[in-house]
Amino acid sequence: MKRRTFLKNSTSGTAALVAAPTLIACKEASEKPIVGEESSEPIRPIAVCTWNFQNATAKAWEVLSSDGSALDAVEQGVMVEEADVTNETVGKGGRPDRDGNVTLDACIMDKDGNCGSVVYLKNIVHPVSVARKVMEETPHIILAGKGAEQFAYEQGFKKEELLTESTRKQYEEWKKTSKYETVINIENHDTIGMLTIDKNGDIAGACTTSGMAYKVAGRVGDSPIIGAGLYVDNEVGGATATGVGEEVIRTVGSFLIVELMRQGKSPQEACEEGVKRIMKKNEGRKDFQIGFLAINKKGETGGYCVHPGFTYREYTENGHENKTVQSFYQKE
Ligand code: SD4
Repeated sequence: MKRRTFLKNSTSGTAALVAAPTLIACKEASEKPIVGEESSEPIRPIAVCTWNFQNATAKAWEVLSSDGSALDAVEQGVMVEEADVTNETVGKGGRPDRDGNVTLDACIMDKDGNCGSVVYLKNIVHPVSVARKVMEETPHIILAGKGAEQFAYEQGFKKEELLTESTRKQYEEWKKTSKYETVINIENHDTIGMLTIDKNGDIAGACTTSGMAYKVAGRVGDSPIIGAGLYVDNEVGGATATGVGEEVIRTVGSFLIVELMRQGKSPQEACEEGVKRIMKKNEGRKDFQIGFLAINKKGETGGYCVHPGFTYREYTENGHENKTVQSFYQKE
């Protein structure tokens, strides 16, 4: 019953808990943000991810509902997007850097604070799984570039072309008009960050991306940086980021969100505070998007973004739920 109350509060007004994956539960801009402070029973298992990746949360749920661990769920969940060539900012089919190379960034973190990361990885479809191998098979946390790729082959990953016909054509078009400049595109928002809690109440997170389209060769964003694109503390909760990575790194964004929750803020309040800190330093800028997604130990979730259409997807025992969080930042 408590759980129902939470869900009702979370999606009040025009929103509805929906079974059909194509329906979106929208929050009105005027409504109170999603805060589940009333729930006393923890919500678990649960999977949440940035944007509307229903297949990813469904996969994570499949793992969680068969008593799988949060770590397995989060890895297998984001792998769905890495393999999806129609998602042009994650994994295979991701847009290349300005030299035409697809380079991937990803990280993963478990309940014990173990973490692994790969940056500037080429030719491998599932960077998150390589990141997990870094975490489990090496004494290190981050492997980069050629070394990361070599390590992946040693671990049995196959070499694969990541540029698709579609992204190659787009790249050729971009070269004609680009003046070789990186696109800071506010619509470039398909990075997946996912947070899961399993039936034991343990939390894990993962984040994976091809980064900013047509970035300078060698550029690495926030997504594979522990504390920036992702952070998990099993005592408190987890957070992940989407948007312009440089701004998230500057504020150590995901770590900040988790620390704010530790101090007593709800996931929603923490995400809002994180975005506001970034915006304070970027007054007047309209050309970028920053979003945070967070979950606390009780399974309460929140999200906030400098983008009116920010969505995150949640999967609980009741099935799919989409939340379009129109808590768009406005200067106070
Ligand atoms: C990056 N944060 O590389 C990523 C991009 C992103 O939604 O999240 N896009 O900066």
